[in-house]
Amino acid sequence: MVSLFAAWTMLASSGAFDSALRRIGTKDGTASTDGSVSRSNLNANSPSKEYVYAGGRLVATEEPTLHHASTIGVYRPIGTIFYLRNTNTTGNPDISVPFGASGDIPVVGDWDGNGTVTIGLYRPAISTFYLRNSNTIGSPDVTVAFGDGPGGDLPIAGDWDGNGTWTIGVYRPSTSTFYLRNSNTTGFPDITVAFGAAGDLPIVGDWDGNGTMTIGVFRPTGNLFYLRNSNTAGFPEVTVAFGAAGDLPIVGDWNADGTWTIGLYRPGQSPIFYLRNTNTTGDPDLTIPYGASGDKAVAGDWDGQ
Ligand SMILES: [Ca+2]
Ligand SMILES: [Ca+2]
Ligand SMILES: [Ca+2]
Ligand SMILES: [Ca+2]
Repeated sequence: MVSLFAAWTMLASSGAFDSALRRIGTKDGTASTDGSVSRSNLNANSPSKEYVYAGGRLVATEEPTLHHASTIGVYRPIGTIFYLRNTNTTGNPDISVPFGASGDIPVVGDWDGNGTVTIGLYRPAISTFYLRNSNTIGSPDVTVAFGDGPGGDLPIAGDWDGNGTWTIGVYRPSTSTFYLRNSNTTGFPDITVAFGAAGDLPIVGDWDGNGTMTIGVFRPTGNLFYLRNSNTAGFPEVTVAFGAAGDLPIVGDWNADGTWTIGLYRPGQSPIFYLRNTNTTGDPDLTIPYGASGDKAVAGDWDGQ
């Protein structure tokens, strides 16, 4: 990084704008030869550092914004198998991984902060999370007791503190309260937030794209999503109606722009994902038949690409 900058400075001072741009341009080669490069014509998913110019002068360097699309998957309780897909399209699973035992609830996340979302389970009977750092068969990499499974707590996971690592949490329907922890270790919650009402289902995501994942709920009555941009008590910043009775919520960054948006999983004999790229009312941007009767929907960047 320093050497690239030094190389640029040296070349720039010798007037070699074009060769410098070719050397440090993105892999897409979108740098124009007149010395002007704007952020908008750089690929947001390029691993290259971004260089911002004005009038042929380097005015800023920005760390690349690496966002990867969340893609669909299901957990099949019969056989306890995750079936994950690397694109938001209909097709056979790209990844099939047996994990867990009967009665487990799926919960996925980037437990090690490497950019790839991997499988996990919550075993309510003993209030224990079992997390794995790869989407492969094997023993859990992390086992942690948290919450009150027998009391009905539902597992969630997210990057509450924005440090890149996803950690555990539970939503307690009986009191409509989130309990979030900033490490995947046993201990008291770091954050306790009351949000929602009886019957609501928890959802969590980065609704405003600032790098921190925050709370939300889905209210089956009226098919309403209530989203909040901080893990604090208060009114939802966003309220969106989407879907039809019987739909279940699924959220993710479907278009890889860094902002998480709503989605639905319509169960049945031939389940269908309905995904939307904005947190607004409207028709689905993506409609994807996937899964089988009894499956539970999950979403994540399974392959880190
Ligand atoms: Ca990971
Ligand atoms: Ca974190
Ligand atoms: Ca956020
Ligand atoms: Ca998005």
